[in-house]
Parts: sequence; C-alpha cells; structure tokens
Amino acid sequence: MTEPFVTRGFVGRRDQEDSGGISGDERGRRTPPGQYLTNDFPVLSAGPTPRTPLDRWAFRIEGLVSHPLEWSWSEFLALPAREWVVDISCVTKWTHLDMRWKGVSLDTLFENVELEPSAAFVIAWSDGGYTTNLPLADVLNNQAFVAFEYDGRPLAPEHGGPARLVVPARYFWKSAKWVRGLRIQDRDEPGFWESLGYHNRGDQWLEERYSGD
Ligand SMILES: Nc1nc2c(c(=O)[nH]1)N[C@H]1C(S)=C(S)[C@@H](COP(=O)(O)O)O[C@H]1N2
Ligand SMILES: [Mo]
Repeated sequence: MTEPFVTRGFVGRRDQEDSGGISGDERGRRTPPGQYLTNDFPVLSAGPTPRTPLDRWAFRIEGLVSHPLEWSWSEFLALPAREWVVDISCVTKWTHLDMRWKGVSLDTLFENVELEPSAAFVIAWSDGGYTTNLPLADVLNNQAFVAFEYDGRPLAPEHGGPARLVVPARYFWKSAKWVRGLRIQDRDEPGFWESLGYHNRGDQWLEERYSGD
C-alpha cells in the first residue's frame, strides 16, 4: 500500500493536477480495467432529484430481521460515523481516487437488528423509487456505508443528499442516492439498472458492466 512520496516539482504540473500526489504507478494499480481517472464528480441520475424534508426523512431496515428498525434524521446522525476515503468507479468509465466521505457503516446499522438465518440479499431503496440489489456478503465487514457528507460538506442533493449508500467495490450504480432503507431478503431481486441490462453484481475489477459480461 505504501508508495514513495513523489514531490510536485518532480511529477510536474499536469500530473500534480491529475494525481493529488499519488504516483503514476499507484494510479495505474488503482484504476480498474477500461476506466480513466478524473477529479470530477459528474451527476448521473435516472430521474429528478427528490427533496424530502429532513423532518420527514427516516432510514429503515426491514424484511428478514427480528424486528424492523427506523431512525429519524437526528437519530441517524447520532449513530457512530467515520471518515471513509475510497476510490469510486462508474460504469460510464470514470474512476475518481480518494473520495472522502463521512458516514455510518452498514455493520453499525446491522448491530441494532438480528438478521434471520435465511437473510442473504439486501435491496437498497430510495426516494423516487430507485432500487439496487447486493448480496449481504458484499456489504458486510465495512464494505458499504451510508454517507451524509462528501469532502467535508453535507452531501449535495444531486449527489444523493441527505444520505446515500456507498459501495466502493462495485460500480457506482450500486451506491443508491437518496437511500431510505434496506430490505433484507432470502432471494435476490434485480434493482433498477440490474433489470435494464446492467450486471447483477457489478465488480469493476472484473468489468462486470452488462448482464452478459
Ligand atoms: N436513487 C438513485 N441512486 C442512484 C442513481 C439514480 O438514478 N437514482 N444513479 C446511479 C448511478 S447509475 C450512478 S453512476 C451514481 C451516480 O452518482 P452521482 O450522481 O453522485 O455521481 O448514482 C447511482 N445511484
Ligand atoms: Mo452509472
């Protein structure tokens, strides 16, 4: 993981702008196949940006759990949160290294419920009707979090604010914006893009872009 520090003067101005101090070697290693690096943060939404007032916002865990759970916005903000610095890859081929978020691990949320033995899949659902599916095994052990800050600021509405799921090890469509809940199921169920021909799993290192990949 540790890379020799490369000074700005050494890598030159263009690299400096592109890399944020990460060496070319390391950038190469961290770029999944078929992706290019960017420092931009494009907006990609399938519909209009929903704007649920915070006093009507709640986050729910339901389905195959001992009892459904719901947090209000203030309760959610009181949960233990941490900073996450992660690389994000979008199926439209951009990869943005070291994106800095603040949010709550799904592990923390699941600490508050008992999953039934048959629990195997998570359906994340959002304001506006978007859904995406993930095996539980792909989100446990700090592989996913619900973010409410990006780059030190409240998450912008067009990027999923007040809160979005972030699953760095999958293409970005799995990171449901405006997420409002997780439904735990024993069976898998394709979400919005997965039903429209995107890959069911979406591992960017295996280039699982479309359903035939
Ligand atoms: N609710 C919701 N979540 C969503 C989407 C969406 O349309 N609605 N688009 C997905 C797709 S395809 C991508 S690439 C990312 C884009 O997130 P961004 O707009 O913050 O870059 O959000 C994902 N999450
Ligand atoms: Mo996307």
